[in-house]
Amino acid sequence: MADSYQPEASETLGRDSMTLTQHVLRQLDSFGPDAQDLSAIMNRIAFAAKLVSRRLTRAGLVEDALGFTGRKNVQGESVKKMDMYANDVFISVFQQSGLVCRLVSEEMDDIFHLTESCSTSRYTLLYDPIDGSSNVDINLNVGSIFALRCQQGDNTDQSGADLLTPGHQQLAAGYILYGPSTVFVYSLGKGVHSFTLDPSLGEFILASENIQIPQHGSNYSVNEGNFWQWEDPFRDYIRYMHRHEGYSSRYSGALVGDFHRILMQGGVFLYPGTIKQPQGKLRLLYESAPLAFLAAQAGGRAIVGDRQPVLDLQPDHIHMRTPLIIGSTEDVALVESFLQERSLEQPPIPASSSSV
Ligand code: P6P
Repeated sequence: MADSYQPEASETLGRDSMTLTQHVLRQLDSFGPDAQDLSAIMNRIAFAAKLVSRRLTRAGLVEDALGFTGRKNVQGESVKKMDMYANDVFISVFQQSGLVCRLVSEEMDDIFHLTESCSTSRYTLLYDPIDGSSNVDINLNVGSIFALRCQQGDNTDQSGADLLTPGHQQLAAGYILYGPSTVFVYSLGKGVHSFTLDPSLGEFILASENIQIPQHGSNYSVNEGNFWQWEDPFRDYIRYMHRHEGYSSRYSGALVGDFHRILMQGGVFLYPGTIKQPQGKLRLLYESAPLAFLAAQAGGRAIVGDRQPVLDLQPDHIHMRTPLIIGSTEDVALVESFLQERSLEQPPIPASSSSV
């Protein structure tokens, strides 16, 4: 009998054929129904990403793709047409899929039930469809952020109370960065992995596995325009940055882009509480917690304040905001040291005093 065919071991072919779907199954080391469901969910998120990426790359040419809708979301923020398009894309790719029962989005006040799927799925997808939408009309990078949770208890409970649990309950998290290339980064709790969209194939191809955040990086990323609104420890930290060699300020106005830089090069991103938003601006369930999950998987840290890990925080509602300090262990620790000095020396300054 002729020898059985042995495919030539090609690294390039191996990489190019390692699609996101296959990678998820390899991560789970299973072809069982649960693994197939998670693989299919990731594949649907990737399809949503392709649709959003296509819209963004043609936004300037497509009638009515840019600008504002005239609506405000639950956060009181003006909603851009791209926000709504991307939000609806995520709904449409999961409708009639049987994969996800509930959607939680920055753009929707309440939990959105895909009722046709709730008899077969216990998964909830929480997402920020377009993060950094102020960048959309000026062709700068934006992103989508997502987290996946499994419903606890009776799935006829419409209250969503089971979602108000710490970020450790997340099953998976990730983001898509729409930049010069479209990059999909995810973790199932087994390391952080990135894929790059090959438009000629229409597939996300494996780029990096088991990404680790350097323990230190030179970048610090913060909107210094809020300096007058911060409590002293953050002002003291920024003064330290200004007076010591070896630091660079990088801030894009889109959390996903700023976090991706830190994931790859190290450093720290921070969005402290301000006078106007004492609880911070970023949303816990679909911005801070997913990125904190990734940071932890990549050997980094994410805190909301002095020794308060993001992943330990108990949400009190689905759109809860928190301060965020996230990135390299050494750089987060440096910020924390200013917070600890503060907590040791004196009571917090009343927010009314804004002298610089
Ligand atoms: P500011 C975008 O609206 C966002 O939620 C994050 O992507 C970004 O890091 C932050 O807000 C920017 O906020 O106040 O600096 O414009």
